[in-house]
Amino acid sequence: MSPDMKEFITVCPRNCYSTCSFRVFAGEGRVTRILPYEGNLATPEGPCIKGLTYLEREYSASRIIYPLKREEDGSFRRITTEEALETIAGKLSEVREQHGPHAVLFYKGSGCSGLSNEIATTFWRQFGGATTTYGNLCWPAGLEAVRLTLGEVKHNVPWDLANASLIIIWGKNSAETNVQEMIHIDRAKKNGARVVVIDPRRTPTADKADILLRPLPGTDAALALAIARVIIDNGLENREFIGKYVSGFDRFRDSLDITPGKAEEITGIPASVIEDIARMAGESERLSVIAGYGLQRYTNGGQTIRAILSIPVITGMIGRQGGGFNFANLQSSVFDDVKEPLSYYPDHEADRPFRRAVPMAGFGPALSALKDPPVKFAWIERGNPAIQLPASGEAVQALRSVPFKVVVEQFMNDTAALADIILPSKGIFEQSDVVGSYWNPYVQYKPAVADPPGEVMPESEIYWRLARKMGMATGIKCGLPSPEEYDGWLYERISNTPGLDGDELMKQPVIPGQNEEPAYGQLQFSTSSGKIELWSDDAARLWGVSPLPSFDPPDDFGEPGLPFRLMTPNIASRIHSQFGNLEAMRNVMEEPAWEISVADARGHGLKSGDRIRIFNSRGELTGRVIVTSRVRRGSIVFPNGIWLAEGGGVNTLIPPVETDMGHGAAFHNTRVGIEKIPS
Ligand SMILES: Nc1nc2c(c(=O)[nH]1)N[C@H]1C(S)=C(S)[C@@H](COP(=O)(O)OP(=O)(O)OC[C@H]3O[C@@H](n4cnc5c(=O)[nH]c(N)nc54)[C@H](O)[C@@H]3O)O[C@H]1N2
Ligand SMILES: Nc1nc2c(c(=O)[nH]1)N[C@H]1C(S)=C(S)[C@@H](COP(=O)(O)OP(=O)(O)OC[C@H]3O[C@@H](n4cnc5c(=O)[nH]c(N)nc54)[C@H](O)[C@@H]3O)O[C@H]1N2
Ligand SMILES: [Mo]
Repeated sequence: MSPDMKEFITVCPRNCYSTCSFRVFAGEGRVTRILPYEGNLATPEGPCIKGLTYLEREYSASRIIYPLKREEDGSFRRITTEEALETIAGKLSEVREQHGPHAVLFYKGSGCSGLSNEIATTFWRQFGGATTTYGNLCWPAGLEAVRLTLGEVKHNVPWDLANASLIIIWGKNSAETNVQEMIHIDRAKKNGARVVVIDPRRTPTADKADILLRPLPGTDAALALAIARVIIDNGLENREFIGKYVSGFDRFRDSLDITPGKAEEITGIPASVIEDIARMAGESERLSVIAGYGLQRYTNGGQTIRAILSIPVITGMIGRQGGGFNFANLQSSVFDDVKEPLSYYPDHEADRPFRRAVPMAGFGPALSALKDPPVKFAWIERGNPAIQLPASGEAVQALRSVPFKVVVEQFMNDTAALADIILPSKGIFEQSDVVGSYWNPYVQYKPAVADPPGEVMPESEIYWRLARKMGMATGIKCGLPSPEEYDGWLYERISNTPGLDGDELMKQPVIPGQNEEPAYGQLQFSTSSGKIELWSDDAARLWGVSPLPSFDPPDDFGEPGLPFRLMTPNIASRIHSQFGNLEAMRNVMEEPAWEISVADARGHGLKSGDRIRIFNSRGELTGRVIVTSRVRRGSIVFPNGIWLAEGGGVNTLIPPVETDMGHGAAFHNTRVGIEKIPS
């Protein structure tokens, strides 16, 4: 190592459970190496394959590093930063003057997490408000289900899984989407734990399981409620725990009308297997249930999570070492808005003067329908709505009809291509920030270790410069720090946060003082009743669902005739639409294709490599088929996040529909048909 090189501990800010710590070597403004950092007990083996490509991503020749302006013919031309910001500031003032601030759309995606993102919200508030989005594409049905039941959304530290005697991984593909979790699952297995995976697909996670159950998509609540019934019928519930801490148990027990036999009809899983799993769960000393996000992207997603959560509740596993319910752990999200999710609700009191909001799940149609004023200016950052939103075709159409669009992006993706002006976005090494996690307990500091290439500026600087041009007040006190003030702003925000020590945080990842381990260990629940709520009046009042967990068959949106359920999971080589454009990834990644079961392939006369047409009433796509025993009959699988030029666009087939609670997107309530394209 050259003497000018220094070593730093940093963190990956992608929207991913793991939020890995890693070490970088940097000097003279460049990062040269990435290595694991063992001090983070949740992610001791360092970043995944994507994290290891960060050097290419930072220095990629295809990275956008200068402002670009779209020409009449659709091509982009480099312009100066001054011209870009002058134009944008002029347009913003003009639109606000003529139509009011709500004629401006502020759309943010999940591309980069960190405290610095607060500055964006501050800017738009000070601008006078904006049209923005409510709901979230990712996980809100499950978040809301856990909140309604347990009061807060948290779980034990990931390494506590090693203490479990039974782990049920329910609709989560940790081996691809939370690679680091497998370290802890492997440890549990070495300690003698049994692992059950419940997923319609045979995933790489399922390969590690002792038992795999493959329910029909969207039917998990029936499975969970049948398991709960068998547990109770066999007297395996924890009466003492229920008596002290659970509200609504009797009514829950009396409502359980799904027998294992009936569950077999609904889910396709044999009744005897359901009984076995129920007994295993009921007899387990330390049961950890890990529920993923895939299975709550249905119109019954929230109720499904409530049903699954009833199992660790009635067996008394909440608040225990080696036990519990792992959906999300928000204990380190000390700054993020996910705890007080202003942005999730259309009408939050504190936000009313600030904004008008359109639903994330129904973004395209809602944006097109906006009047008084219609949107005249769109600002998009950290997101790729052109392909990640449901009904993405309508989203693109709606965005196209907005007269002026700014996209802050690193690469020329499908959303950037819609912009009138593209501002280059920062890379992960170029600005200091603080990052929480929704899985591990650490708050982490991300130091600035590399010089931004070209004329790249972090968003905080873009906003500060725009604010200056538009005569808005700036500075630390206004929450719009100049580049020189930024680190001071960050330090002040950290230091004013209870449970955090700024100096300590800059040295290594820290677990905030208020972290509770095991989660709910004090057996205090901030629900309306102060108990764990199997019966939830709030669920009924807020979302119009049954106050008890229930199985509601997933809706098919008028297309019950189409034979395939479309599943669009996440894959190891990407975070949604990111990373697939990098050379290193292309070398290891197979070209995306449509996976179907052996039985369905036979039925349609298809073999791997054949080309098919995939269609429903929303539109059609074409692509290559892969025949695999990993997919269940009746399902077709294509990853989300594939760019249009690579054969993506799967969200054009997906309806703009919300989940039953939390304003999530019910991506998986989609049916399609297929047809062989003659070669
Ligand atoms: N490598 C990688 N990691 C990621 C991401 C990524 O894109 N790539 N994205 C990150 C983000 S933002 C998220 S939200 C998480 C998501 O990560 P996960 O929580 O793992 O979610 P998904 O991949 O959407 O779905 C998980 C599994 O649910 C299954 N599933 C779908 N429908 C059903 C059902 O009805 N019942 C059951 N039992 N299972 C079902 C799918 O087959 C899939 O294997 O991953 C994060 N980590
Ligand atoms: N069909 C289907 N669609 C889905 C899903 C699914 O399961 N099925 N999953 C949904 C889920 S869970 C999620 S979370 C969403 C994710 O969808 P998005 O939130 O749109 O996330 P990404 O696709 O990761 O795109 C993030 C973009 O941010 C850019 N970026 C990265 N860092 C920065 C930065 O510092 N500043 C700026 N300005 N930009 C940056 C990246 O280059 C990338 O283009 O997709 C959803 N869409
Ligand atoms: Mo997500």
